[in-house]
Amino acid sequence: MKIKYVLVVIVVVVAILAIFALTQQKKTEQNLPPVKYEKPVITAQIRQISIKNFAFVPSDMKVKKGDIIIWTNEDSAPHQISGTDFKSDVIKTGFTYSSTFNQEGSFDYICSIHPSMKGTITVE
Ligand SMILES: [Cu+2]
Repeated sequence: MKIKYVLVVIVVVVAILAIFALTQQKKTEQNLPPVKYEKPVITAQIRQISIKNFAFVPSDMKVKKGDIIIWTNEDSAPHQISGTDFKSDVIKTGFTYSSTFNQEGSFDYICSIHPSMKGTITVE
């Protein structure tokens, strides 16, 4: 009889503690500031320039800061892009070179194998 009574008391105490713990946890969760998830905004674009008939097509290109330019060699001859801040390896037929433009300004470049080939990238 006494053991039964002790058991009942223990069960009641444990139940009270469990309820107390659960309500405390709920309070803590409610006090946390809401978590804000912000989607990153990606505005960079990929721009393409062809190299054909010994010319950059288009030779003048306006891009926005952060844009990526991909040059593709569509000539049978190899070419090599050479600017002040960017320079490719020799680009064989069918191969590409890419560069990201993160600074505003006007950037002239040539083909270092055929220096009469000229182009300009204007970054706004
Ligand atoms: Cu060339």
